[in-house]
Amino acid sequence: MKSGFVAIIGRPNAGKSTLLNAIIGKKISIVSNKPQTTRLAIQGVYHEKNLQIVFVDTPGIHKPKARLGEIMNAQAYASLQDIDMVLLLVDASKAFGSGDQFIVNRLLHLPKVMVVFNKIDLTNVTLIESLKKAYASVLPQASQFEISALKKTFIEDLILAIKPHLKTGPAFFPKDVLTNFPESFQLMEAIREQVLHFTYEEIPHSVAIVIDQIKSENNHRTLYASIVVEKDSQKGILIGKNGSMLKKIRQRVMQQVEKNMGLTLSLELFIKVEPNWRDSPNRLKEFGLF
Ligand SMILES: Nc1nc2c(ncn2[C@@H]2O[C@H](COP(=O)(O)OP(=O)(O)O)[C@@H](O)[C@H]2O)c(=O)[nH]1
Ligand SMILES: [Mg+2]
Repeated sequence: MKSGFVAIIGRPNAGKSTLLNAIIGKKISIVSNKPQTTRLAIQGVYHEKNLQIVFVDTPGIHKPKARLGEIMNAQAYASLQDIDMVLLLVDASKAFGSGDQFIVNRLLHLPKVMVVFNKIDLTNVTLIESLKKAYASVLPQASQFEISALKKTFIEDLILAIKPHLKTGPAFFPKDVLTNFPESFQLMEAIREQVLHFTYEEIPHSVAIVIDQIKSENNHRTLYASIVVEKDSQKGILIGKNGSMLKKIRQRVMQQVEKNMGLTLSLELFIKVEPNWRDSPNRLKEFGLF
């Protein structure tokens, strides 16, 4: 049996969570077009006969603005320890810049790095060729690969390319386990994903979800959850005219949870204002962000 840990590292929005979900074949990590969606290192377990790969989806590495941002970067770097391989996911529709160099500098001393150019459905050959050259010169030890995580192009080939880098080892998780996070975390993230889906600018970064109460009955969950924001104005936006926004969020969460987790929900959502929670160690701890 071969097994190992593979970290997926890259800038915000490169498509790391989309790739994890494509590999595992199930929605494990939430995805949005807003940067810094993923806050904690989320593991997805890929199973095959005589092969187990634990993929670690990391928060995008970025210049932190609040304590939460620092925690997110620390999570990303911590996931680089004790791993067998790093996939550096690069948005191949964007030219190489200083933000890319910032990450490259942290990977220079790691033995097994693969640069994975993502979004090939969105980019052109000229841009990919210039990116390949740029990465060959800054990370000469790294191999290179091209995929589209969204269209699931070359995902199986990517697994094949990773295999030779893994050692003989034990299975880390039982066969039916696909992620390290419990169901309550996935429900929390499902709510946050829909808040991100419907909001803009500072709201996505200002939101935390708290599960106040949860009751399980077969495939049904009764869920009371709070959406925590930092300002009254944000609360107003999330409620919407006559509660229309909150209603939309609630409906889509129920729909998505049924689709992705096979659970029906009775869902009550509340909105709370907590100024500056992103800089409060106590609140971060309370919200499960350490
Ligand atoms: N066109 C295209 N879009 C992608 C691809 N992979 C991810 N995206 C989009 O890029 C955005 C960021 O994706 P996400 O997985 O959240 O990025 P992360 O921040 O690196 O985890 C989302 O809107 C995705 O749908 C891809 O291969 N092609
Ligand atoms: Mg992500």
